[in-house]
Amino acid sequence: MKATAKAHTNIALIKYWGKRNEQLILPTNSSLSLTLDGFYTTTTVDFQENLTEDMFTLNDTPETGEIFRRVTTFLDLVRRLAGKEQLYANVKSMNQVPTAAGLASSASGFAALAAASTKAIGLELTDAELSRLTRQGSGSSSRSIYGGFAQWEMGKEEDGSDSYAIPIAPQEHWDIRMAAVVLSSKMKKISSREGMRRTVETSPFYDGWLQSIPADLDGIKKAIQAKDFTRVGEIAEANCLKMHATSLGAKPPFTYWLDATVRVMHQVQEMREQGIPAYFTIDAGPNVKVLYLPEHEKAVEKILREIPGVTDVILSKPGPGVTYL
Ligand code: 2P0
Repeated sequence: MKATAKAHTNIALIKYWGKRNEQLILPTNSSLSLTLDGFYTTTTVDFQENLTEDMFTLNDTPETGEIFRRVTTFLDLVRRLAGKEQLYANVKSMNQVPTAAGLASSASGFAALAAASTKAIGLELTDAELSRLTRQGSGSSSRSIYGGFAQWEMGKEEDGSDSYAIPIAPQEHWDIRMAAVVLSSKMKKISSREGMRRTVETSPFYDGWLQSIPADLDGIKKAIQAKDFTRVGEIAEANCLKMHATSLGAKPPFTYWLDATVRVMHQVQEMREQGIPAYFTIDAGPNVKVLYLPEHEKAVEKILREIPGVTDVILSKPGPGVTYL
């Protein structure tokens, strides 16, 4: 009972920022992302009758701590769904996500785990069912089931039955590019889980964030269909700034930005003044992702690499959804 699946990471253009149910991982707002070609996880799940517990290796290293606990907790969901509660697995994952790049490997990691484990145990799930399941491992992984652009619908039900991602436009729809700008950082990281929890509970700006989401989602979906790069970039950049603004209002306040983060933001805005259309987005960390079009790739990469504090620039195209190997 063995299967292998590959899933790519995604970067949100309209961010997921806050949970209404921490255990089921139900968000307070819908989000929308671009799946990336360059970064993925390949996972093999082998359920074996003779095992008495799960085993997990990540990049050939056996894991026993918090990562292992999250994997087995997720496999418990899969076992329950299949009615095979006593069946344990040997899980092997390889991450093609540079750990320092600030690209969450939990999105590709859980999407690959969900796909491989359900196939191996004999479940036949639709994409929506797979998305709903993997959401309970890590929220952002719900969007990695699909290639191209995907929207995670927050849903309204308390049991999470209507909280899953749907495809918005496939990988082939539009050759838009994203550069991951890697910065040197020694800052203690506030996890996205802790950051969003503190913000939801204490930030007076949080309601403003929530109120602005429907218009951002509606606008960006129309712009994606129309391939209106300027509009997509404007909405994504502003949405990211609103998300980060909520953290400044939290108690105690915090920011993920470093001095180099702000330098990159200014440089991107400067590029626009020079006639190179480029826009940034930033997740729960200091690194910046820059959206641009293929014809400006050389110029964008050169400018980004010259910014003091930038240690690497990794370029990516839109990526595919989950595949089985
Ligand atoms: C996103 N982030 O939409 C947002 C933007 C961070 C900032 O999804 O707690 O690792 O496992 O559901 O999916 C990071 O969150 O969090 C994230 P959990 P996840 O991409």
